[in-house]
Amino acid sequence: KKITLLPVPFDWGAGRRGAKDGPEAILRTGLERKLRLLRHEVETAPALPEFKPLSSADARAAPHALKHLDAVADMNEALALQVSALVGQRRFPIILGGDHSIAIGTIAGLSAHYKQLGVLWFDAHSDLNTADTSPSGNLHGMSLAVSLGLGHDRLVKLLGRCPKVLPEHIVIVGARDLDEGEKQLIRQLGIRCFTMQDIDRYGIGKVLEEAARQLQGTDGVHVSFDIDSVDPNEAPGTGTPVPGGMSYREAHYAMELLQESGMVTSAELVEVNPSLEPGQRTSRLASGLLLSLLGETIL
Ligand code: DIR
Ligand code: MN
Ligand code: MN
Ligand code: MN
Repeated sequence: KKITLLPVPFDWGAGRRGAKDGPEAILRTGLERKLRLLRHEVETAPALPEFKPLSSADARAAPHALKHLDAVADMNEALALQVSALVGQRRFPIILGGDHSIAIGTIAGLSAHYKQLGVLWFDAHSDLNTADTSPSGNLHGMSLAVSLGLGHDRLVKLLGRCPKVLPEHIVIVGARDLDEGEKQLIRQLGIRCFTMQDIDRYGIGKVLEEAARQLQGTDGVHVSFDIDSVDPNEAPGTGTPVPGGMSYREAHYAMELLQESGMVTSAELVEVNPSLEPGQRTSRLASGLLLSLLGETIL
């Protein structure tokens, strides 16, 4: 594949700072070189410029509003244009975050080319909050809702088309921490959500099989991988760790199965926060998962 790694050093969508250093940490693991060993043509694009809020006072004053909306909207507009351009050049984009609010721009950019885009959302959370249901006001907890057309005008209308993705073309995997409003939305829209209990019950292989079946009829599949879908024992360097996540092998096997399926057309790896761990365990895991997704095998 012709792969472009696109670093997005942004963390104003999250409740705590630090995920903006994720891209650098992931790249430091030698991801580009290792992808080349898998016979891909690889380039690393210049990082998206840093978008910062003019002041953080508004966020403190209004805890239930959309925190740092301007910075999140400006960043995602720039990101959407870049992602759209990459797909236009027939490149396979791998977006390195950054907090999960960057999925808004990634998916907006992809949806300019894929009219029936499928989204595989690996996450402990579902990121289906809106201004009305969010307990935090953090936009990284709302990015999937925005992609469904639910949210602030500045976000849902990026690049024009709204919604970017249909409920039946979304599959969530690894969920174990859902807010009340998110649960309601999942039921109301009939979104396919494989919780950790489903992974326990059926195994990750069966879950991925079902996910692939759900995404039949899409014209592209985007993998949006929040590293907090993996258990905190394996991925401690992330802002909102939740116990009881996917094991190291479950996460890798999911990526290996997706590689075999040949259905994936773009990927994104988010919420690696190097400031929250002394070593490189989490960024190495992130890098390794992308390598499995792009064809690295054990033997
Ligand atoms: C929570 C946390 N549901 C929120 N979301 C996170 O603030 O909306 N998403 N951490 O990755
Ligand atoms: Mn997330
Ligand atoms: Mn999460
Ligand atoms: Mn369909």
